[in-house]
Amino acid sequence: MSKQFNERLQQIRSNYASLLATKNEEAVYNGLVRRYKYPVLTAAHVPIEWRYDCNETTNPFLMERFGINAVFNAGAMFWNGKYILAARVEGYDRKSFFAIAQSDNGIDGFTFWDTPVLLPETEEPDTNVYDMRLVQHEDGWIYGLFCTERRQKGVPDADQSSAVAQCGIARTKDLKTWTRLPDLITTSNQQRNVVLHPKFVNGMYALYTRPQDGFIEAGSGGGIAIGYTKQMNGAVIEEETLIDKRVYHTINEIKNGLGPAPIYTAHGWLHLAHGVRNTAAGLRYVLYLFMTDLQEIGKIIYKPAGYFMAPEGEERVGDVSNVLFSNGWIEREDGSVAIYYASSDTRMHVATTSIEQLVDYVKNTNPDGYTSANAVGRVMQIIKRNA
Ligand code: M1P
Repeated sequence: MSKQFNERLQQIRSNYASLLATKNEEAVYNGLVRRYKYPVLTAAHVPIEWRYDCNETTNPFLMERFGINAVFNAGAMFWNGKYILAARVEGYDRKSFFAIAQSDNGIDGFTFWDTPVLLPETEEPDTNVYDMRLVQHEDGWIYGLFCTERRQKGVPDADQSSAVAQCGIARTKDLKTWTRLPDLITTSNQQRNVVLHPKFVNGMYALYTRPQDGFIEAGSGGGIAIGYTKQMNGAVIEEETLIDKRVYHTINEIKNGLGPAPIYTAHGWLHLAHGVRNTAAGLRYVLYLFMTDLQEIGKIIYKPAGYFMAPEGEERVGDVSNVLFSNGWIEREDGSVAIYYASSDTRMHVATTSIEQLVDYVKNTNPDGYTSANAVGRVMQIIKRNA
């Protein structure tokens, strides 16, 4: 090995080792969530061996043979004593795939397993897969529900961007060997952000869906819906019922979508979702919370106005700027919660809070009043209480 090649390799390895050894630090706390100083996963966390051919004969300049553009939108679960993230890893080629990273404390030290997830395909290959929700279902399987995107059939050659998104389904017992099941069938043209409820509901699997007319535009797709299927192997939802619709002049007037699977609390099921509105600078994605009834899991009982978390500081900038997106959170035994969220389709962060705080927030924050006058009314209530 030449001196030059060896020095460059050692430098790459040493930078990588210090990145993985970086301890995270608590940063901004607003009484509800605590943000952390460093992202927990970035493109630079992807193993050197996935990106570089480290053989001087075949890669004399030690350049990346497979560039990683971003690591974001990770599903999450606590499994075998580790915090697990099923990250969306996107190459320079714009294709995403899934890769598992684990950490001992959920705050730092996330390290990718040796290889990406080897996800089997259906008879109709996926062009792109992304945004996996990991759910340990009471049937004993760990499910990964994700978006599978394929080129729209029948469009002219001149149209190279029309796509169809649907919900892909895979399941596993060990997060290593995955069985691919047929894609979810619904009546919607487009389906993203589909989330499996962790419990059987009247003997059926319950799924939160997000029907849309177009790949980007919701069209007549009104928001987050719920539907039921008898089985996951050949899952069919015949009827989707809207539970959280898009509303004019709110954070989700353009579209919304559920994030991770809901968390059980004694007060109801806690849900984390994203809402999208349009601005002169493009779409703005923020996170919001709501709670559904314990028995009627599709009935919203609390929904605070506005957002729970919005992009701040460097989170605002990335491949798709002004976006927060979350499809993973982990409840710890002590009642604390680690929320894994991506900023601007570029990197993964963690924020921590507790079930107690989240429940307080959803129950005691006013719902949207839909007008400026009602907003002033809410401020006046607080002022009077403080008087
Ligand atoms: O670019 C922002 C997000 O856009 C899509 O989310 P939604 O389907 O709600 O519009 C997804 O492509 C998501 O991955 C991405 O983060």
